[in-house]
Amino acid sequence: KLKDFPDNFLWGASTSAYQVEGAWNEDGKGPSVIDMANHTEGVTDFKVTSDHYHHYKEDISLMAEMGFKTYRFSIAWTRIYPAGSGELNPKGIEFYNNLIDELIDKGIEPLVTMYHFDLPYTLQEKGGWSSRETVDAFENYARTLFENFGDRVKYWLTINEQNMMILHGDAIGTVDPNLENPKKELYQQNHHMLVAQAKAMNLCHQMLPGAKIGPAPNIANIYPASSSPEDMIAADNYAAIRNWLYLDMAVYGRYNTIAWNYMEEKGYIPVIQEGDMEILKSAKPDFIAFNYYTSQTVEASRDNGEEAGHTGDQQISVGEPGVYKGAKNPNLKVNEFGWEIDPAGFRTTFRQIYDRYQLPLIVTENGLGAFDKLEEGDIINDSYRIDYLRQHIEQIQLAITDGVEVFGYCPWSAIDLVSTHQGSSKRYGFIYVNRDEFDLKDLRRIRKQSFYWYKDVIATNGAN
Ligand code: BGP
Repeated sequence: KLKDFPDNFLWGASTSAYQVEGAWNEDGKGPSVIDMANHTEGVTDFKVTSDHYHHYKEDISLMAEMGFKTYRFSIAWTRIYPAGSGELNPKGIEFYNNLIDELIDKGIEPLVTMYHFDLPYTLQEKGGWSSRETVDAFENYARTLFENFGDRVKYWLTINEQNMMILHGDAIGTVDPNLENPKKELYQQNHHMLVAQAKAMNLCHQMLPGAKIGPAPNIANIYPASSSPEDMIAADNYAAIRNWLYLDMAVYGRYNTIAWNYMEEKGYIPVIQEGDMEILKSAKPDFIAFNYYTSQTVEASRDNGEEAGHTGDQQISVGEPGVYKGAKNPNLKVNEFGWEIDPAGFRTTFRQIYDRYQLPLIVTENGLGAFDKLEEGDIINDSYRIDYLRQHIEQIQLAITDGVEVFGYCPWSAIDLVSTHQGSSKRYGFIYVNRDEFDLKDLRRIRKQSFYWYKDVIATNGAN
């Protein structure tokens, strides 16, 4: 018999600052690595996006209309500290104060990501995550967030998808691809981010005894492409490198053995300063948040040559000679962007994470990117999105029935926003924002079919 979703289950949805706010250089905001990056041809920049910065009241009232219990958003580090550290920008504090107050006023629990890809550009120029200075800057930024918003924010997320930033370093642009060994540099950055995260978790617990904090990686279960033992080892290796490295560190403060061996073999071992391992061990998350869009299938890397893994992981190539190689999963359908759709893999992912760590889980991203069509009479019939979300919600309920402790679900995204690599025509929201890739039109908000459907899901606590 299926178990019900718990009472007080945190139904909501997610966004991130650079993808939704716009106002990229207003009210004292400094530039981030995202603002300074070259954008893919034919794809818009992040200057205006959905202009949530100026529409936040209207947007929150639509979220309240859907019945949101929580809203996961990120704070732009460069609004608080335009140069990453040093001078504080009071206008930035003011904006998030207003946003948080508005949420609380509408009965919506704020769920705050401290850092979602948008590293301050000034820090990047000084070495970014390759430099210890960024660890200090993050700790200082974290303190400022806890001081200013900790009286109202109970749930904190440290770093969004740190694993994706490391696995696909070219994607966010924190590492120079022309370096002799960019991957080694990425694992150094990884170590620094892990230390920064541990410090932020400790600080949160010291400063805000009632608050809860956790990491927010992208976790996906990994299938072997066949039942051959070599493929199974490849899948296991990839799971360690992609998933467990990050969560083992966040929860237990130790490097995952398989991932460590891989790093050693490839020459990626980072410099570890005295005291780092103690800091890492001392910090404990209160929960694990994770993002899930798709699963990943890998096979053994058989020819050991210059083969690039070809498919998967949110369209970014997967593979490392001699270790694993991305493969298509013939059992799964794909979305318009080629991402494999795997609701059952969602349940498996819950079970795996809970089995390893026994911490409460919350989903901070899950969703379907699609080219929505605005029809006569302001209708957007996104039945494909409803199907995707319904199937994934069913799997959460199965995971809950399996005994997994799940306390919230925040699909991506609350409102249409600009995709990290594929622009504004790739939409995820329950709320349509009227703009084209390069034509801002009137940025009007329009309720999609999925808006009404999700409202019902929330009203019935998951019976959809
Ligand atoms: C996750 C990111 C989000 C968002 C999402 C969808 O990896 O945390 O910021 O972008 O993926 O991806 P995309 O925008 O590429 O469709």
